[in-house]
Amino acid sequence: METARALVAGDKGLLAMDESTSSCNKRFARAGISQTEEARRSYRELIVTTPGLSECINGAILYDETIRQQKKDGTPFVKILSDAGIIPGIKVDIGAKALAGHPGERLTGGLDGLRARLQNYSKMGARFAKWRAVIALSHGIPSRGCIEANAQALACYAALCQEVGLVPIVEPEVLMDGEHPMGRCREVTEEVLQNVFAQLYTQGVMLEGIILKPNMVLPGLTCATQETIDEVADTTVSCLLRVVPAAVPGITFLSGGQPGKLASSRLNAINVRFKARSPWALAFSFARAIQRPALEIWHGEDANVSAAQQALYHRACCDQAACRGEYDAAMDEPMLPPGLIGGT
Ligand code: 5MM
Repeated sequence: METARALVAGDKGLLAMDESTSSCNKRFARAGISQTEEARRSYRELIVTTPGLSECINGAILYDETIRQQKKDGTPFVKILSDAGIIPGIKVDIGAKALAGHPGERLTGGLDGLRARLQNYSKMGARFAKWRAVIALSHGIPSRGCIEANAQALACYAALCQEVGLVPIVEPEVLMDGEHPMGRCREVTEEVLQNVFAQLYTQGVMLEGIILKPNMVLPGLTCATQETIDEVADTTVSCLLRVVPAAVPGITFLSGGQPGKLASSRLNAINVRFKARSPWALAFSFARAIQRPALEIWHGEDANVSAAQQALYHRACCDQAACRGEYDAAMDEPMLPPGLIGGT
């Protein structure tokens, strides 16, 4: 309970840096960066050594490869994070695989041997874990079979985490790909969360010791109608209020591929409109929405590390401001040299 509260304290959020090797390589390939273990290590070193990161970030979610890595001088990443006041966490699912008998749907795996892996990660310094279920939305899906199987797996994972004293981050992600309207995302998100909390209850998970990491309720990416930021905020929180018990200390949204500024604006609207009456902290656990500019600036070059770290720190600061309801798009406007302000 103490760790769960610490993860969302002080209007700060979580940094998801738990890309599996294949996801990380895909992002590197797109950015023209070599896909080697050393490149992945260097990039993660850049992230964990970013000056000031702990001003905005309470916890960082690592991947199996990353939790075992060190800075060039031999200092383990876990120690760097802990010394900076950032709680180390670990992704423990092994990814979403095709669900038998359900074309187009996936079930997240990783329960076999999980107790031993969790004990090991705990010894390595992790204090929380993460498991992501992926729910696609399209004609005729998600099915009940997919929702229930993923909810049960999330609950079994969460119970195992609490058994060894790790806080489970429970992440049921309804994907934003598709042309569905926002109302459909709302219906599905509500149904998924209802099932997840029913299963958490059935498995005896202590709700005071979890963090929920859901999607925001959004219109499909290719839907012709794209609601305003305030409409997204209202729909998201009214959906959550119906299904997330007040005992849960914090909700840390995933970004799901939203551009960083838009994710900050929507999180900000959520807090402007609901912070004062929300039973839970409303924070973030973004990967792409925090990391994207930094990765592009870094480009695999040592000479760009400092500029990339500034970009990472900037996005984290914007998201912390959003947790306070104090983010302003002006924070994201490029700085003009003094002589040009007000000029051409
Ligand atoms: C970093 O991405 C995580 C998934 O990685 P793999 O697909 O490689 O296993 C993902 O769970 C992430 O933590 C969350 O989805 C949040 O990331 P976004 O980019 O959606 O904010």
